[in-house]
Amino acid sequence: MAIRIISLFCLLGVFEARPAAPVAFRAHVLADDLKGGYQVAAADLNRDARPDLIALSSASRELVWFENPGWTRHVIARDLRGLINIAVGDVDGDGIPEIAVAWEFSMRPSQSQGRVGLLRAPADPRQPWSLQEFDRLPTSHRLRWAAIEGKRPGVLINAPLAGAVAEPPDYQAPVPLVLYRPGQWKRETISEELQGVLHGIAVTDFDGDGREDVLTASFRGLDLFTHTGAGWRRTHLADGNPDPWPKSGASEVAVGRLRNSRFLASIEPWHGNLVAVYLQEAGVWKRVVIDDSLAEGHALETADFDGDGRDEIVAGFRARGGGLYLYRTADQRGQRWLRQSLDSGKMATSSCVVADLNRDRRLDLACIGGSLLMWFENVPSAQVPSRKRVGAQSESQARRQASVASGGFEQAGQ
Ligand SMILES: [Ca+2]
Ligand SMILES: [Ca+2]
Ligand SMILES: [Ca+2]
Ligand SMILES: [Ca+2]
Repeated sequence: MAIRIISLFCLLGVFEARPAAPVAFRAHVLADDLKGGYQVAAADLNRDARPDLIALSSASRELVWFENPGWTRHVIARDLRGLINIAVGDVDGDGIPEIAVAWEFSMRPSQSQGRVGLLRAPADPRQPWSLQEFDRLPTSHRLRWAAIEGKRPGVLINAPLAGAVAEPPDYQAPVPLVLYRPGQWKRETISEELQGVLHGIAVTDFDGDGREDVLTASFRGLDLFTHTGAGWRRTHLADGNPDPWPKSGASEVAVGRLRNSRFLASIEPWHGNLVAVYLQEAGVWKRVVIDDSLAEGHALETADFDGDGRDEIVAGFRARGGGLYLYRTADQRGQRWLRQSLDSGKMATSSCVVADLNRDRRLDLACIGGSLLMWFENVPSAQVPSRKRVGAQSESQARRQASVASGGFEQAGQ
């Protein structure tokens, strides 16, 4: 009997081990002249069924989009100072997305007007769009659409970075979380329960009732906001990094799925060095730190790039030259993860978005940071990745091309 049990465990061990086939990406540079590349979003802006990329750069006054597949650059709006965030959604249902935008951002609430508005496309979306401003809320920082009643795009969530009276470095003040209903564009408060810096939000149908919920990453950790008939209900999910304020809590949050379970992923603390995964055990979200090597972690996404029914994690960081990592589960439960560098050319990664950009049914990745906008083409792993350049290639790009990662795996640190 003892022998039979041992054999069974060996067998389980074999099934649990995953083949060491990295996800292979071919890197393409779409722009290398951005100023403070901060956020990239994907949406089909010209109704040709190809997802286009919208690039927001915090040190530029222009919001631009890149038209798939030739990646020609078009200006959406000019003269927007302190651009910080966009959210793309088809508000009027005509098949052309509108873009909510936040600008006049500053890390100091007393110096941030936090203007929020909606950009509408003209008949030809390659021409400049019109802007309707509808709110000013200091440090408006994260915009996302949320179908809180099931219908898209739903309401616009605005998460300011900090309260209007907060002062760095502690930002000790309540920070509001608000929403706007399209058409009315009147600010409604979801909650003022969070404190300190509220850096990241994620919108997802967390409780599976067909209506989207809002997850927040702040100095208080990870929280869930659910819209109910009686208003908004906050559920505290996890404390995040245990260090004292202002190194407490979390900076980014994402939800991923394994075959029979799900996990939370976070970057901790604010602009932090940690990638943490939370796995639900007996109703509690148990924290597993899977990497401690980031420098100013800022980008976080989850997606099933290799189609095995389990989400991978993408995390990017901005400091020390930057970097971009992909993590795959090494076991069924998400306790152990393997790390793969996607860009050894050191992209100062600020944000990424997942979309099938070349429509081959394999999810691709686009990332922005510093001067760069890049997309990473998910290719069958038998193909050797190389970096393709759209347009002229600078000397620095050529050097970077020589050092681009081909996708070797390493064990993620603790
Ligand atoms: Ca398109
Ligand atoms: Ca529209
Ligand atoms: Ca997968
Ligand atoms: Ca693809």
